[in-house]
Amino acid sequence: MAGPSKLRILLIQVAREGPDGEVWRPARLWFHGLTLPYLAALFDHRASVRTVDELVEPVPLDHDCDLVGITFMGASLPRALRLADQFRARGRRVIAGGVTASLYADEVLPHVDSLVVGDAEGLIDPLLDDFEKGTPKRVYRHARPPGLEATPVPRYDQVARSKVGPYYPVEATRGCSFGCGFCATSHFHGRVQRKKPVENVLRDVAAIKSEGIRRVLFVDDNVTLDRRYFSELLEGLGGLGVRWTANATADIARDEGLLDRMAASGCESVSIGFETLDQQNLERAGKSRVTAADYPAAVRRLQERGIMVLAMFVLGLDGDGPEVFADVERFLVTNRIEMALFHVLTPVRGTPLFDELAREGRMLDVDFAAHGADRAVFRPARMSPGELDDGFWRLQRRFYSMGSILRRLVLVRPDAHYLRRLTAVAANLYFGHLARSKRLLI
Ligand code: B12
Repeated sequence: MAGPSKLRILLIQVAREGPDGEVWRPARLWFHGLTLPYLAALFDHRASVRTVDELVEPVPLDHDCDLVGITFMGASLPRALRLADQFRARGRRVIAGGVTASLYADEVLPHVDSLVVGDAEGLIDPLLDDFEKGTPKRVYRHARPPGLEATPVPRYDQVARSKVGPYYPVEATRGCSFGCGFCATSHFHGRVQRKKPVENVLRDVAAIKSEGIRRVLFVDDNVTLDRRYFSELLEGLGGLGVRWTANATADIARDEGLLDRMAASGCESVSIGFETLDQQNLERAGKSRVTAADYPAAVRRLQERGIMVLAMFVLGLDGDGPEVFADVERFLVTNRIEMALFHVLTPVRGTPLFDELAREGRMLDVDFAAHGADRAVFRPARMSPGELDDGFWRLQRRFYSMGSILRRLVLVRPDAHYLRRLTAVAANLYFGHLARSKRLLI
């Protein structure tokens, strides 16, 4: 006899709308997150799941299903709530979850049947039981964040392979103990880092390899934080023959032995949250564990080992005046940094930064869709919001200009890694094209 038919769930990662109300889709989503393939695996034993990342395909509003799950990041929130309304108008039940939905629960709850606040591990069964009984709760949440000892293998087969870049996402740890005042996840996860057993992480990397993919992106806030755990992971990765990239902090470069092991295990680049060149900015933001004066040496040590650097900067911290844009550009060009991502400081609810700026009456009354880190949504201390916006775009254009690309990547003394660095030229040219049309990658 056939068993009861499985619940049909549509899981959607919502994209951000531009000012014209249109969703802009990149030709390829270079980095894609773990949220959808991982949620698919969490729901898998009870439901048949279809996932849709709106950054690569349109949302099928009329898809026949029993339940719609939505997840979204930052400025995608208003669009996500509109989509939730549209699904409910079609008689679908809608649940939401994720970091942004959790932080903005008051705004989200009126638009959904249920909200999962925080981690979903261990909450899927009670949630589906309640939905099947017709008595869903408004909110599902753990009293304390659950352990990550028994996580399922993400459903990598669900990734829209032809539309994403060469890296597949994997997660080893969740949370970060740094507690930087502007960072959402650090506070959201309670400034502790939970870890998956190394063998489970290697199991997930092996699953990626079995899809024929050999490049791995760690989505962790900072996978390098616990050096003993990280070293164990490096040892295992070395045996798998993949190339990988991850977020890191500049202080890893103090340990040259660690850098050697990273390079040997297949690390081809790291995204470093430099944030600012001003030590006082770092201190005020609570990131005093790193020293801005050490940045050039950190970059050099990574590059000597063939590890490329993607530098991340936040613009508009209280110490930043109109000179910040030229200072950052000089640092990046002088140190021949391969790629950079700039963010206009964007206060997120639940962070100390948000509380401080709200208390000081410095938040601007702009639509939440503008909270995309490409526009000032607060009054900076040492320049006007307009100066911050203009400086941000000018820096994008100058960093990705032909002259800068030549100086950083091409007209450099060739070393053993010269050819590999040249591979960054194509991405730089593409970013330059986006910057000139005042567009970001996503
Ligand atoms: C990879 C990533 C990306 C990728 C991929 C996005 C994609 N569409 O695939 C890229 C680089 C493209 C990206 C873009 C952006 N991102 Co992003 N991104 C991440 C990152 C690093 C990892 C996400 C991930 O895979 N996590 C691992 C999974 C397993 O964890 P999770 O998503 O939290 O899911 C768990 C729970 O939250 C829950 N859950 C999540 N969703 C749902 C939904 C349902 C229905 C249920 C039941 C449960 C549930 O279940 C999971 C298991 O417990 C996070 C940081 C982080 N540490 O999470 C930032 C992060 C989510 N991003 C953020 C932001 C702001 C953005 C942007 C808006 C940036 C911008 N320019 O404004 C854009 C928006 C893009 C878009 N509209 O989709 C912020 C959000 C904070 C906020 N402001 O609210 C974060 C937290 C980074 C940060 N520290 O500030 N991002």
